[in-house]
Amino acid sequence: MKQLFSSLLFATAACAAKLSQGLTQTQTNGLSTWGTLDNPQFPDFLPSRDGPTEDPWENLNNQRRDNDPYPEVPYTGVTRYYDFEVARDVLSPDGYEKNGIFVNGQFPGPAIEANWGDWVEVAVYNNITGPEEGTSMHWHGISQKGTQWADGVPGVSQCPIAPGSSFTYRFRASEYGTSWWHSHYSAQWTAGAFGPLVVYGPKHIPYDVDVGPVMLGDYHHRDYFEVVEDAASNSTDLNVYAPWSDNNLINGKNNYNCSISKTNATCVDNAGLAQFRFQPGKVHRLRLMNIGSAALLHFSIDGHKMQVIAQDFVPIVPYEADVVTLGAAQRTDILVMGDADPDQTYWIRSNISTNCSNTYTSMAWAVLSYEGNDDIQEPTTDSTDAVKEADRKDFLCKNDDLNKTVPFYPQALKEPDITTTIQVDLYTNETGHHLWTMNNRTQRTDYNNPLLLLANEGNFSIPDPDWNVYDFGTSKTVRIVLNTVYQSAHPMHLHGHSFQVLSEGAGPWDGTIVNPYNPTRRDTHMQRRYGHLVIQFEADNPGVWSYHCHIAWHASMGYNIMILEQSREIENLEIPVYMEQTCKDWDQWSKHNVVEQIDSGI
Ligand SMILES: *[C@@H]1O[C@H](CO)[C@@H](O)[C@H](O)[C@H]1NC(C)=O
Ligand SMILES: *[C@@H]1O[C@H](CO)[C@@H](O)[C@H](O)[C@H]1NC(C)=O
Ligand SMILES: *[C@@H]1O[C@H](CO)[C@@H](O)[C@H](O)[C@H]1NC(C)=O
Ligand SMILES: *[C@@H]1O[C@H](CO)[C@@H](O)[C@H](O)[C@H]1NC(C)=O
Ligand SMILES: *[C@@H]1O[C@H](CO)[C@@H](O)[C@H](O)[C@H]1NC(C)=O
Ligand SMILES: *[C@@H]1O[C@H](CO)[C@@H](O)[C@H](O)[C@H]1NC(C)=O
Ligand SMILES: *[C@@H]1O[C@H](CO)[C@@H](O)[C@H](O)[C@H]1NC(C)=O
Ligand SMILES: *[C@@H]1O[C@H](CO)[C@@H](O)[C@H](O)[C@H]1NC(C)=O
Ligand SMILES: *[C@@H]1O[C@H](CO)[C@@H](O)[C@H](O)[C@H]1NC(C)=O
Ligand SMILES: *[C@@H]1O[C@H](CO)[C@@H](O)[C@H](O)[C@H]1NC(C)=O
Ligand SMILES: [Cu+2]
Repeated sequence: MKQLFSSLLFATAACAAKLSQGLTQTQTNGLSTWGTLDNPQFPDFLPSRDGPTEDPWENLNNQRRDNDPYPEVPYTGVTRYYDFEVARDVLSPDGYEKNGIFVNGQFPGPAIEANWGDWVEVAVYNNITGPEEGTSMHWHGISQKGTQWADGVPGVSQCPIAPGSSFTYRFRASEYGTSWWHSHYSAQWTAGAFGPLVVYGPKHIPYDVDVGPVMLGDYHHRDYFEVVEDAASNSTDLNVYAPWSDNNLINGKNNYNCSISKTNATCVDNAGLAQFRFQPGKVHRLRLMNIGSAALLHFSIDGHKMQVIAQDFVPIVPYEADVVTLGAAQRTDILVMGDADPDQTYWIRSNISTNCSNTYTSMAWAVLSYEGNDDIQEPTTDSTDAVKEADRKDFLCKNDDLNKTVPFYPQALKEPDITTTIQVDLYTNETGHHLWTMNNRTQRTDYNNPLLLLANEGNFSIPDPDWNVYDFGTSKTVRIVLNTVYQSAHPMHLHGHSFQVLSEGAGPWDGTIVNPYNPTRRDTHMQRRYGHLVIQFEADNPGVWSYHCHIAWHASMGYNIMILEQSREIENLEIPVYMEQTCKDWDQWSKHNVVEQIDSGI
């Protein structure tokens, strides 16, 4: 147990040791196989309705190359069904025993897989007891065109799913690539209710092996509700309202130094690390995703070069990278050639940028070995200078330069019909509570009155300015300029769309646009500290879409706006009657139980 830690500290010291694993997989990750070599391989595509053999996109690829880069979402006639049971449980992912909220007893939760164009149907059962609370699930990055009510944001697109009730989400896999799903009820996902969402689609760059999701992110030992209480408190201590995470995990695993904990919880130092396997001479795809609650992090693999091929759901022109930077909720797909010595093992590193977020443990480690090596030793590899340099000098908390990330299928920038500038700040109110303001407003949703359903009934009388609604009328092309003079950086996520990123940088926006003929697109992008972020999107998806910071505690403290998109067309949406039933169930439950909404609600 001590041996593992000392060799982690002196990773370059040449004293190879057997990998140690102090807890069983069931103790650490429940019913999940994430992080083990038993986890199934990921295919190129799922069996179609007519059989498993054909590449569904073979012809499309040719068509794309010739003329039409954005064809219609293909019809497959297939629905992929999933059941999610959300419940409390006790697990020790990093050796420290904690209460969490998990899906199907798995941490991280199960992967949702579909082919591009399939429908996905997920029946979510709220089995949270002791105490009971609401839930709701969001399918990050899915545009939900035609199913705007399935976006899963409480108080925006639906009422929370009441304890003891269920809700079935049905949506089209209209985007393809790498994403994740997570609870959108308060900061509940940070308690464990999340997992990957993989949509198989055409490959714009060939590769051999899909290694699958690599979930990265900061991790808290305390109940998520306690952490939200701190963030929403009127403490004058920045270390309280900007909570410190305890660890950093890779596919739900990392070791933890129990002696730094000040509690008496059951804890072992060497719970065990996640493992990954390469095939010699093959090209591997890794689906990196930051599923953490706050931290920006740097990912690298000792002894291997990475090629970035997609960010969020957007294929990009490949570029080489020693380090990949991911803000909360961002995804990056990389290709890695298996060209290192197959008898050795290698550290996979995910390092939280300690200048951008507070953590007691910044490094997460995982072990890479090659097929054929059946005596897996602990790696003794070191990172390159480029990796060390990235860790050392990252104080802007930004993504890669925009001119590096060029969409593979170009889309030129249009003239906007409307431009809105929003000033973001941290404000301390009269009782000392810390609130994020957007043009002086702090967002708070009303669980019992989701705006989408009100708008559908033609009710546009927003009763509470705290809903923070932006109605861009019938504008087709919308530009939003965010400026902040505060020290925090923010991973900004827009629901219902990918957006173009026109500019991000220091200070307020000066009108400069990077790559106007084909700006970066994605659904989540960093607004650096003391900086600006300018995005633009096509308002072609009538509905109510949240644009918010994906730092759980910032969203809790109100960094969110609700975009009412093409409001008059929302009235024409045929919203299923079960949406109303979900609200009736929630109204009934919330009448007889105290809903402790101590934050914005999302
Ligand atoms: C664990 O933390 C304790 C307390 O901070 C420290 O003294 C010890 O060196 C750490 N152990 C390792 C292996 O890092
Ligand atoms: C979970 O909740 C559903 C009702 O939504 C119920 O049918 C099911 O039995 C519950 N499962 C457990 C394990 O309690
Ligand atoms: C840990 O246990 C000791 C002895 O039982 C007790 O004095 C102390 O208050 C406990 N600490 C915490 C944080 O619970
Ligand atoms: C991780 O990054 C921090 C800076 O955020 C740096 O100080 C530290 O040395 C890095 N850790 C390792 C093991 O490289
Ligand atoms: C943290 O940021 C400061 C500037 O704000 C910089 O001088 C320092 O090098 C940064 N450290 C790290 C580890 O990023
Ligand atoms: C890309 O942008 C960065 C930062 O603005 C700049 O330093 C760099 O020179 C640019 N590179 C190219 C090729 O334009
Ligand atoms: C300050 O904000 C908190 C959190 O929103 C709220 O509960 C409190 O009432 C506010 N204080 C005042 C004086 O408005
Ligand atoms: C903190 O907020 C509580 C109410 O939530 C209030 O009673 C208390 O006076 C506040 N403390 C300060 C220092 O403002
Ligand atoms: C925010 O409020 C302050 C003080 O009331 C005011 O000076 C400022 O103009 C307001 N800003 C915006 C963008 O409304
Ligand atoms: C619109 O909805 C709000 C919130 O439920 C409600 O208070 C108000 O009465 C409604 N207005 C109309 C005209 O139905
Ligand atoms: Cu933020």
